[in-house]
Amino acid sequence: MQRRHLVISAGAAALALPRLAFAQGAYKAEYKMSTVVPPAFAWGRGGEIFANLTRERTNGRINIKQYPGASLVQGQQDREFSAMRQGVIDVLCGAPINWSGTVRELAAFTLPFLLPDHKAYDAVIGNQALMADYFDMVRKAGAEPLAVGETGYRQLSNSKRAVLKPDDMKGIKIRVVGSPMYGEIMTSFGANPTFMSWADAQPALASGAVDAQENPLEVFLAAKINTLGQKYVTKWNYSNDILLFAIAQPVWASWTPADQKIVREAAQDAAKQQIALVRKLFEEDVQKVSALGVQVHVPTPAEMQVWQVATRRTYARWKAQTNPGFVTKVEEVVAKTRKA
Ligand code: X2X
Repeated sequence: MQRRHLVISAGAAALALPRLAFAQGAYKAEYKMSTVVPPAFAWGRGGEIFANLTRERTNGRINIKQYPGASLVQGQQDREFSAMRQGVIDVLCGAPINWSGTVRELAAFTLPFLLPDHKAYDAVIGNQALMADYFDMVRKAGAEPLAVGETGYRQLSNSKRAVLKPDDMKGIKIRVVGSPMYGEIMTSFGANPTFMSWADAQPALASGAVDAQENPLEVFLAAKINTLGQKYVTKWNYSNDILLFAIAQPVWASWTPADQKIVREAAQDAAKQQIALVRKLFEEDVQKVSALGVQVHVPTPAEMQVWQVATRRTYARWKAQTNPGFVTKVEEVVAKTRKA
């Protein structure tokens, strides 16, 4: 019934306003959304909430289907953004760190210790001028940005020993993802980083091909990383990426302004719920991970200072290579939260 109604009104529009109908009439039966992880994880759940809200509020006109495991790009999450540009992916709900080979500057938020805590994180994503700049970068890259959630603070885990200082990472084989920046950080501690997708990471941990990984503890728990021999966790909050909700530009342009507004609001609502979920899980994570028999170390302020000093060179190099003007503005917003 719904569909017939749609066909008729599209036909009527085509008669009355052929050009407009051409630009905005061609809705697809399904819009493909890529997420790296499924809805059992807060990030994948954010995507699911967004798809559901959009479907409900457009009465099914915009049907977003979630493809977890980055399956639209055969699990190669670093290809998401270019696949979006090629029309393979319509909707992004992802971490820009995964796209840094395509659009490096979008990963600006992931610089080591740039956003030291949630107070800093909230000040940054709540700063309208800053986010307007960021959204312009996303538009220039080919997508319409809608909202920003949170993938979560990334923490170290390994099978070898408690990691309290950079030296403890010496010789540890660690799986990293997305950006060469993460690799460089690990190398600067004397660890041996290997780049691999999330799909490959779990077998590599299980077989002992790698000793370590870094991910939010929420991900550690949902993926049961403790069952893959990971016995030590360091909760050092070294990097936190946004979760970007965005639509491929040609798809965005094909929707009516009224539908665009609905979709934007649905993404904003989904992002809010997703952030609330991430925060709740963050509060509980040390307790939950410890309960599994994993040794969790929460660094002291003095230890945190040592980690920050150890990553300073990498920070400076990558700031220069991403978008230094933008990163400086982020630093200024964060600095204000330190005084308050
Ligand atoms: O692969 C990862 O480590 C994950 C799920 O955190 C990302 O996609 C960045």
